[in-house]
Amino acid sequence: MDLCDEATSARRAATSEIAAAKTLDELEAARVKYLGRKGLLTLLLRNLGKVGPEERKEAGRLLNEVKQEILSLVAGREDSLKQAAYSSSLASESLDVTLPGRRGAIGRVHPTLAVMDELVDIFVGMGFTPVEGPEIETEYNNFDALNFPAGHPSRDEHDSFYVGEGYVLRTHTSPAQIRVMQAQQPPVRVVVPGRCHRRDTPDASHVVSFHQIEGLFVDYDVSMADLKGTLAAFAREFFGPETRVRFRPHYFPFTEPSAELDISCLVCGGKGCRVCKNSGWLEVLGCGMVHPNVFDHVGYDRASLTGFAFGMGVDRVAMLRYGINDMRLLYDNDLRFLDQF
Ligand code: 2NL
Repeated sequence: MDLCDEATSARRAATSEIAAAKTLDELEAARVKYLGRKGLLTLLLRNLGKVGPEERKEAGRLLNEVKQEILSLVAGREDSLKQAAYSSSLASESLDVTLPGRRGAIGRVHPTLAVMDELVDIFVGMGFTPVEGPEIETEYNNFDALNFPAGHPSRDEHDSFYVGEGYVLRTHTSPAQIRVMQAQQPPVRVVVPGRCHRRDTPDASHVVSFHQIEGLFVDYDVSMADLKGTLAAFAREFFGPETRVRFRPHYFPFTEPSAELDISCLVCGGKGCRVCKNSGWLEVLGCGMVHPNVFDHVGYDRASLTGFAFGMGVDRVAMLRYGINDMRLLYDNDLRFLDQF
């Protein structure tokens, strides 16, 4: 075969191999096969020196033409392979900028504190001022000023958290009201929401850190009738206008007389059911007329002043409000539970 035939056949073979290359690597292999240092066309060009002048002229022209053609086919194929790769990356990495953005997870008010806010609002509506106090209290404010006798069982280390000599994690929010009375003269009309701590073994109705809201009203003519009217109005506003109330005699060291307030059962309306243990009533709070010994401790005149006070377990009330049967669920911090409220 003469050089011209070989050039023509190389042109045909190269053309179809370049067109068939599916990747840049395959294309490069084809280029080397024809145009590399030991490539077919390179060898043919080298053979030009071995042929006669007639054939050399003709074959030289043809070989160079084929060489240029292969170069331009390779360049063209490289362009289209790159273009195809770019198009397919555009398709697979496409970004729809019209999609709505992803919202970050936003926190929310815990059910206990949502109830706390509601309770505070109701008493603010009746003229009470919200006040807060420290969770670490003096033993004096937490117990002595509230007429707890020296040997009272709740003062025991087994029932309260003592944090150094004379200090305790408050077991109720009453000591904040002691601070208010020490700091200002009557009339006093405050509500105190806050966290309290008792050394209880957790169960369905007890957690170690719980929440209370207490109220205190002291003036020159506050009566038990004021207490009953205020708390009955509160119960109807918070639990609904159909709610009936009853005051049951009770004992607290810091009030005399003392009572517990029950409301007609929210579930059965008073007929008796599982939730009210067939009694028809639910216990909601403790209350009473401020004990004169408490007035002595804060320097108020026991002869001319009277006052009423009450205290409510907010966790308990939140359980009633939302139909929760185990207090510990509120503080397990399981979002599958908390997201329901
Ligand atoms: C309950 C009972 C009560 C009070 C809290 C109080 C505060 C002062 C003086 C007198 Cl400074 N009393 N607070 C009174 C009666 C009951 O709480 O069972 N709470 C969950």
